[in-house]
Amino acid sequence: MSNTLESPKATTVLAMAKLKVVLGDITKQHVDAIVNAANNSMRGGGGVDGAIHRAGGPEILKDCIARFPNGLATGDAGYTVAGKLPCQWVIHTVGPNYRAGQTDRELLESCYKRSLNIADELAVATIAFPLISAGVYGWPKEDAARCAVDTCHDTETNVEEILFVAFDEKTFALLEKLV
Ligand code: AR6
Repeated sequence: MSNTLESPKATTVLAMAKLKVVLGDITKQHVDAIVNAANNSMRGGGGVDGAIHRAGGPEILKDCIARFPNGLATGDAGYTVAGKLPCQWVIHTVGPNYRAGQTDRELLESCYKRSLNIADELAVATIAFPLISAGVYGWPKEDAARCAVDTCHDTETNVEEILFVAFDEKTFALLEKLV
């Protein structure tokens, strides 16, 4: 018998998260998960990737090797433990390398969507993103910021709060304008 007062989708209903901008270091954020701008090898690197592995310690790399023996495709995301970081999980995503000619914006959008999918699998309520591809990979900053904000705004998720972490004042002002 159907009960019209009870929504059969009650436990799977996805909504829109609240978006916020903060200035600082993503490794210091007290959220459930932080997102790493990784590369296909998933074995660490420079930029935010280096900062996360340094601050979290060797447990993160150990888990990367165990979970991603063959690395990760561009635009995809996956998670590991967070070692000594104050968060519970690190969600790693591989942004397109604009500098190397990977200019397909759908790949960058996919990084945010896939990261939020993984966050939902982990029942994460709060998450912090860096500006994926906007550093070493050279994606133009203004468009990288717009892509981050628009994609997170448009993606249905059970995540309640999304922080965009700006590493400098200029990026902070740019993100504030968009959020
Ligand atoms: N907290 C927040 N944001 C940061 C931090 C930090 N601690 N450090 C850097 N950023 P990037 P990508 C900002 O270069 O462009 C690595 O070697 C930075 O200012 O970290 O996706 C990987 O292994 C910029 O706005 O990532 C890959 O090989 C943003 O984070 C490659 O770089 C992203 O810069 C990935 O390049």
